[in-house]
Amino acid sequence: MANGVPNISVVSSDVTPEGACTPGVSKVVYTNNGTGGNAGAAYNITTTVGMTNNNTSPSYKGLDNGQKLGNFSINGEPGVGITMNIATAGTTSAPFGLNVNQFTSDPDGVGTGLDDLDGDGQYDDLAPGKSFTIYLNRIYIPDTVSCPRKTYGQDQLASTLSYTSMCSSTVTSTQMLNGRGGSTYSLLPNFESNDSRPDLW
Ligand SMILES: [Ca+2]
Ligand SMILES: [Ca+2]
Repeated sequence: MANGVPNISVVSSDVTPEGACTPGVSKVVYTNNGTGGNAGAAYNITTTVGMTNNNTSPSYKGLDNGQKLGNFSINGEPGVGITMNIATAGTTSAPFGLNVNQFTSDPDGVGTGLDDLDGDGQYDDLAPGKSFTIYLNRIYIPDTVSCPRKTYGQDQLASTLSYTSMCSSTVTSTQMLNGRGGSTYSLLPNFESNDSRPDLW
């Protein structure tokens, strides 16, 4: 049997700040640091993207009373990249669910980023050494507010990624938390190694 282990890192950051009348742009980069060719690929990827305001016992949500996430896109910023369909809408108590199995053609080029490695017609697989990026807007509620307005709220961007391995076991990362203003914090959902602890770096 082929050997390989997916090892996914999830890193979110802010591309541009959120202005009083201009949405901020943020992104989440998902990278497979695994080994083993297609045996180490992550298949049937789904993600969630939301906000949290507590790194230790987070609530995880798509909007709150002052801010919401939206305009999710891949392979480019909102308005430039490919718009993503929302699988499950974010609420004040749940993040947005985003499934990349919506892509029935390659969204980012052959051999780059997401590919259809298992031949099911869905470009929702990520080989070792590959990465893909989801971009989104952070938008104040209401979407135009009087100035001056604080640049960022208390909420921090967060994301999870789930996949199945070649052996069909499902792995879900723990919630990815990020500080305000683009600091990063990633956790690897590599629970298929003998080490049951998530790797932190
Ligand atoms: Ca591709
Ligand atoms: Ca596929």
